[in-house]
Amino acid sequence: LPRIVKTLVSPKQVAQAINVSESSLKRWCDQGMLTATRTAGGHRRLAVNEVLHFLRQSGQKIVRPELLGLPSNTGATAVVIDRAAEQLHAGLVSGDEERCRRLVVDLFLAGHPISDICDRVLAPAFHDIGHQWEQGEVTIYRERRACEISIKLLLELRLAVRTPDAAAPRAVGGTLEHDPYRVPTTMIEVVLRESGWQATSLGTQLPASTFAEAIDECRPELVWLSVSAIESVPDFLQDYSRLHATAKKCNAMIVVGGRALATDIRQQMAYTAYCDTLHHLSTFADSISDRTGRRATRPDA
Ligand code: B12
Repeated sequence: LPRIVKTLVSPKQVAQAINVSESSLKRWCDQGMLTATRTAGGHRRLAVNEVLHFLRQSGQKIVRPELLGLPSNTGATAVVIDRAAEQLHAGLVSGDEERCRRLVVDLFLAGHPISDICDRVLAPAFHDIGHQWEQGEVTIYRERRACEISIKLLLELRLAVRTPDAAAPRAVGGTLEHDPYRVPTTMIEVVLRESGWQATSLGTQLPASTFAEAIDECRPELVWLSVSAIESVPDFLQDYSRLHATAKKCNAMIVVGGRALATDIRQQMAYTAYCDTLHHLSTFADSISDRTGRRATRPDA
């Protein structure tokens, strides 16, 4: 299990982790700044993802991160987002998972939206890895290992954001056949969950028929399609039109994006929105949940 699980911690553990008194912490719980549950014996317990949400909002410094299951040294040095891509790239290429984890967790706790961490840190690191692979400077196993590390980090962020409300709008998505790229669709799931959506990535290389089945059965408000590789443009367009028809029938919006969606291909497609970045996607998702009234509770709400 990833270390930032939704485990429960006591007010005392949180107080020690951020170096405040236990009574301040209990007061914040009573004021509703922190959501606590009670044990059968009446003691307060806090979910780690709720605590992290509070820390991101309040900017409280963490002095003993290990008490919350975070990497030791979390918050020890300020991470500058514009320099983080380079640092993450080094960690990914050398397979230093702990270094990568510390960087990403630090950016998250510093309040950077996950969409920015993906667009401005993870994606550029991968673009560099791709470039270096092309030049023969990075071996294939290093590239694959970097993908594995990133997926683990994204799943950890997924657990670190607040659990979406059962009434929140739903989204499903993934990639079509011949598109094995797992990182972008995993990112989208996490970014939408941070925006309060009940988002589920169906994974990669889905035959259009089963992607359509998922839309039909899950009845999402939003469908995403990430396109990083297209083997045959006519086959892709045919698969896509099937998805689009199902989404339309089910009254779902369809958002497309990804590096392989060249302008001439996009011009042959019908969609609700095309986004270049996950930042665009989260802005779009927020405007939808505002409009439908099926309010997704944004972390900063
Ligand atoms: C990892 C990787 C692979 C892995 C992927 C493993 C996995 N499980 O995911 C595997 C091994 C499959 C692979 C295979 C190949 N790869 Co490759 N791969 C990469 C690499 C290094 C990283 C891809 C990645 O995950 N990037 C991170 C994501 C997050 O970045 P992104 O795609 O730009 O996504 C961002 C936006 O586009 C946007 N976005 C993406 N999707 C969506 C969707 C929506 C709805 C929205 C809103 C936004 C959005 O948000 C993201 C965040 O900002 C890229 C380099 C690169 N430039 O990315 C090469 C790269 C894509 N691969 C390349 C090549 C050549 C190949 C192979 C042909 C190699 C080979 N000879 O076998 C095969 C082809 C496989 C296929 N069927 O197409 C080339 C493609 C060149 C070209 N002209 O198309 C690249 C660019 C490397 C290079 N510089 O040469 N690859």
